[in-house]
Amino acid sequence: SSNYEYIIVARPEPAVALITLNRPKALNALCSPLFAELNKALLEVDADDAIGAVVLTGSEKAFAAGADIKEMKDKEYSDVFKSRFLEDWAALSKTRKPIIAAVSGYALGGGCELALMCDIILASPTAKFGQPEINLGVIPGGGGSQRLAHIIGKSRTMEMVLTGRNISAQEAEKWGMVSRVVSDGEGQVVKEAIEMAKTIASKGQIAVQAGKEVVNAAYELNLAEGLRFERRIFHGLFATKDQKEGMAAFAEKRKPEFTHS
Ligand code: CO8
Repeated sequence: SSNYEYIIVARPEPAVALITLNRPKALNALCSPLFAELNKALLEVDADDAIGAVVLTGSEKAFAAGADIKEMKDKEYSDVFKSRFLEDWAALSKTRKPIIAAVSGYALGGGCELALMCDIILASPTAKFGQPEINLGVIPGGGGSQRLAHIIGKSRTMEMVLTGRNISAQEAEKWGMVSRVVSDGEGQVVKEAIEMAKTIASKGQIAVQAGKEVVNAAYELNLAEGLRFERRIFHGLFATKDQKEGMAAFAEKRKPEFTHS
């Protein structure tokens, strides 16, 4: 739809948006203008009723090699504090539509954190995840220490954050960071992510977005609050036409036709 410099927005399926990070010379290092474009594209996707799910990907060599080190290197505390440096990254996690990260190659630092902000991660066998900030004299700043600790536990998170070692796609799968490692082949991870997005987009969209909201709540609320929240959202879905249609279709042994209402 729009003209972007650092990303490409495509529509591989009528109900699926594909956003490709496109700054090949810097291995998709996440400079501020790239993030501004990504946020703008996600706002547009979120507002477009015809789109049910989003795939976010990079290149074969790099999903993203981190925040832009050259842009950061001369900044002072007062600069990063006053400009709320990188705070607008959080916009991505406010997107209501599910985002699937299709990761090939390097997902390092902010690139790993970007993948972790997505809802589902599929990895190519070439994917390498890491938080190498320690080698730069800093620590993760985009949620890496917190999100990883929830997902892979303390010891592995400490190892990643304190040694800076990259982990392989296989390790990421074993540790539960990614849903699965797809089979070999150029473009395979994007292909499978688009298929998954298409499946999600074929469901009732109110239920899909409610499902995303309640799963995310598991990372913010305690169990009692989370269970109550889930049940109330579940109750609320009985006010939708999609619930009537979905359950009637089951009883009548036919396929549901969701109207997202
Ligand atoms: N920032 C800026 N430029 C980069 C970055 C980066 N993160 N990564 C790569 N590039 C550039 C290189 O400088 C190089 O540019 P040039 O051709 O002009 O010299 C080009 O991309 C290609 O890179 P390499 O020649 O290094 O390619 P290699 O295949 O030899 O190596 C690596 C690939 C191993 C990925 C290597 O590029 C590397 O180590 N990159 C840096 C990885 C890193 O440290 N990332 C963490 C950055 S810090 C961070 O992300 C903080 C996050 C805070 C987020 C807060 C969010 C709210």
